[in-house]
Amino acid sequence: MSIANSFSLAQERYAALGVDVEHELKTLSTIPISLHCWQGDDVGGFENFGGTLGGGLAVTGNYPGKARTPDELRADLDLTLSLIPGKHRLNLHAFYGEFGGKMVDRDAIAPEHFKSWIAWAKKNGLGLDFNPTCFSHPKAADGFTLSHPDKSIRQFWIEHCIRSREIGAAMGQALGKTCVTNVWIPDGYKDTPADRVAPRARLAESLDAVFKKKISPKLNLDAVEPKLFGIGSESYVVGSHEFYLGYAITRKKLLCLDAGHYHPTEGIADKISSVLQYLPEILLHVSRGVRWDSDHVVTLNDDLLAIAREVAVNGFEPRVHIGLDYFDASINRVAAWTIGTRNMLRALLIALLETPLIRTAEAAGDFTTRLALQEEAKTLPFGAVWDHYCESQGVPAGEHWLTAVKSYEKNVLSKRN
Ligand code: RNT
Ligand code: ZN
Repeated sequence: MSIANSFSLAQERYAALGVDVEHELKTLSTIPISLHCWQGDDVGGFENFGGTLGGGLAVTGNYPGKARTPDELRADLDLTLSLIPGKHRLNLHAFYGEFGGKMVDRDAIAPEHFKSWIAWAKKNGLGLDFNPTCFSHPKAADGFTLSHPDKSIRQFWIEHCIRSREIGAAMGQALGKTCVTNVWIPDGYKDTPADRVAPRARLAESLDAVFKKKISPKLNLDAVEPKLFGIGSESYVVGSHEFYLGYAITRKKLLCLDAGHYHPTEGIADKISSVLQYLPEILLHVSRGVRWDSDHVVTLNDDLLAIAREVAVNGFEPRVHIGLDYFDASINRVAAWTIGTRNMLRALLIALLETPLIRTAEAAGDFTTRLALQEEAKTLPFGAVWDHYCESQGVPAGEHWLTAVKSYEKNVLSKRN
């Protein structure tokens, strides 16, 4: 059966449940996903002083073909974006600047180092997001940055973060699309600290210095990203959930909820409606932890659906910035991006198509019907709607995107070493 025929049957089925498929597809087409540049090169970056990945971030796998230059990374992204329906964003880390062979340290980065990225984004109608890179650097080698006991090291990272916000604002200005600049730092202890207070007091003070300058929220929004534990910070993380929740509420910052940053059975979906009672906007790092914060490629699982439901069904799209954060070097990296982003969109679609009758039943106190409809919803024909959506947006439906990735691997990626 053709995609058009399957779609029209699906549309009828949904109409019977009170769902206007075309309307929901229109909504889906307005939700941008921020693709993380770091999936393309295993969180490597393009600095010229040969840092190795630090801060407890670990990428496993050695699949051939990773991007070695900004041009290669952009080419890989061009292909990825051609396989994903809708208009999206790219999330850059500071160490992906283009430094022209010079050694530009983190406290010296400026918008000019990102001009090719900005030009590329403009050409493709994309928005950009940004992150200071507070890891993979000699001054972060002992695991502390903004909360470091040494004032001069703190000052170095403060300067880096100040410059990152300015770069974010320059991106927002150049593209006419607000940039979200997200601060994540690795600071923490492998073993039990004697003093949990002082590092947190120093972090709060450093962050206040970073955010001192007012920047128009039209150009740049600041986010802060908590975490409960990490490799090398198993016993104490300075920027914990409570720390940043309090910070975000009192300083009017976005809180970034990363799906891999909580205890293994603790999802972020249920946090969304809680924190949005107090914060106008938040950022998500959609990820998939497997046993730990392992940053596996996002799959279409219950956790992802739960996140998508919270965003889409509540109409929170304007308040929740959706970014991806995972890095897998054991499979084709373009495929990793494509699979994860298509899954995020597909989860949003399923959530948008979910029958409003479930909520009606709940409101009427009829929990039998709620459960019955929730289970029936699992086999509604959203696949036919997804294929139609892909086709209507000019990208491959079903598994056909894989053909393009395989031929790119053969013709381009396999020639990199
Ligand atoms: C680390 C955080 C952070 C990073 C990226 C590379 O635990 O999730 O967001 O993954 O900044
Ligand atoms: Zn993250």
